[in-house]
Amino acid sequence: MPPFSKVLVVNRGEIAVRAFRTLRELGIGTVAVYSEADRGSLHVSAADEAYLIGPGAPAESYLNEERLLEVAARAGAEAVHPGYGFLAENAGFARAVEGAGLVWIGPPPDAIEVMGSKTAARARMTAAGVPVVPGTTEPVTSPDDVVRIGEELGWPIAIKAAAGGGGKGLRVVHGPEEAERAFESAQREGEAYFADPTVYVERYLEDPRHVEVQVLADAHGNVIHLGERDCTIQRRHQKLVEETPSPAVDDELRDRIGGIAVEAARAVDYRSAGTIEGLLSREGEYFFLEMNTRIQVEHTVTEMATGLDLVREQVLIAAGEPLWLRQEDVRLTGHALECRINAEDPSNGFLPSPGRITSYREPGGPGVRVDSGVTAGSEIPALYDPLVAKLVVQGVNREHARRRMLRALDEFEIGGITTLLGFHRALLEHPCFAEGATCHGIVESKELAERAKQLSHGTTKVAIASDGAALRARTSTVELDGRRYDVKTFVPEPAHAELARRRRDRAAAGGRGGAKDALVTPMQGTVLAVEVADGDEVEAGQVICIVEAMKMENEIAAHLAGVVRELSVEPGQAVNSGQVICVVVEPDA
Ligand code: MV4
Repeated sequence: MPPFSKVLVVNRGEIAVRAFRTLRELGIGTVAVYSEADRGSLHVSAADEAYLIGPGAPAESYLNEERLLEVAARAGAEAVHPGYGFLAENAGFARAVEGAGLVWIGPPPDAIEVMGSKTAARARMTAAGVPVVPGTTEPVTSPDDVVRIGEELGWPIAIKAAAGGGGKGLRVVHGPEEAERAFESAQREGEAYFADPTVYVERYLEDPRHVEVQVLADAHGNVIHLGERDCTIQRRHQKLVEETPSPAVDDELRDRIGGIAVEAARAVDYRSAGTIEGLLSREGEYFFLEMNTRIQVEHTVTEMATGLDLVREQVLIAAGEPLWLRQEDVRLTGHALECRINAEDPSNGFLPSPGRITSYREPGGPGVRVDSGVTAGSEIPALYDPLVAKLVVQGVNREHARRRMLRALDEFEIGGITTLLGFHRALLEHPCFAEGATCHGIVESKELAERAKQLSHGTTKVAIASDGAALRARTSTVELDGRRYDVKTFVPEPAHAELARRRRDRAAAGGRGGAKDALVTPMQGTVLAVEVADGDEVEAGQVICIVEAMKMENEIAAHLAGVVRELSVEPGQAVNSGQVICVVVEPDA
């Protein structure tokens, strides 16, 4: 007998598709929801039934709680799976699901709530004897407080948003003189993201590893851990590569941090799959950071290494079944690696690169798994997160997995949009990654972005001939004397294409015909703060203003040293991509 007759998945994209696969295996009927922008999406056709949720902005459709519960009732679903993101860590929604007589395939709402406040979580963990990064469990309310705590803990310190998580609002403060600006900036980001400006302070650890532990807890008091994932490779707190085991964790350390994670889960009466995120210092100390009370994007590396299906475990736990395996039954085999293939352009500051996928072919072969929600012809909307696919491999050891990943990245073909395929090739070939180092600073480096561009296949569409005219490369296959050759020919670019390209290049160079002294915002958003006044002398790299776009704070810095003139933005103002903020001129011009 299946544990449920029918389950509604209130999410989209790859995680919805992935959840439907497990539900099918369990003999459970599947229900999808979709926004108007997602009518043609893969997750819609992957379910037995699908319901339109809307009208309304596409990004908000999946958050329309009332409408989602209506769909559950109309479809006759018995349980709701939230995937990740959207409503997965919303205690109010979890309660509403249970209040409607449905089963919530997730943790108890009270556990979601406690872990949702970073300060409450730190207090609860401290009480339970779980090590947390030294710092405050009470909110910090003034720059003076920050200075006082900095003197106590020793500099540098980290200011973080209390409602936050995932590093949002994180500001590093190296000394008293930086306290005020960092405090205000962290508050602003907390407010922008979570409508809560509360912040707290921790000791700042230099060059740590992000090591998290997967746990499973049932409704009968059994809690086990499935080893760790190392997610140290991040950019602006977005994870890019995840692996298990961590290059920095041996069997003894795994037992220790696994034990810490189990204690942390017990301290909030956890149930379902969850993740204890922590920092591993260079000295080998492990500190609790936060708990993610949902299935995570990177759960797949743990699945590869353990052979388990974590969504299956979530469903069985929600149905009230006791865990079928004990801690000593968990076996980690070889090494698993995951690369997030995002629609982003590494040579353009990882700016989202939405658009239509014109061609698509996934890699295969031994030890390769692809989780994705797209196919050829799919539109990657600008409104949702940029994850196109997760490429996961397993090998007998880390080096085998690394080479297997490079092979699979080469097989992966995604045409029509810019993705991180080339970036991952460049990163995995880099000695820092091969050595299992933290690669801090390398991930963001210009060197890697340039290498990524060289290694992204099929993007060099235009070559420049010696007379300056643009040429287009066209690859054809020919057979010569019974051997196959790929031959590149170069043909002149048509006039209309050349005009369009020149326009694009001009826009990229600065919007106003490429005027070198104009500072423009590279993204559409809202100005949060302006840090300079007209007539101020600035250094190259000095922050001019902060633009919030898609809930991220972006510092717009002076591109050269000089005096600020024609400053045309103020806090609260909406700006368009390419809009001029000010000009920077030579000091006595
Ligand atoms: C820190 C830290 C140093 N000290 N907290 C938090 C969320 C995660 N996305 C990054 N976070 C960090 N929190 C203290 N007290 C450094 C980071 C950090 C980081 C940690 C591990 C691996 C990569 C990182 C990249 C940026 C920041």
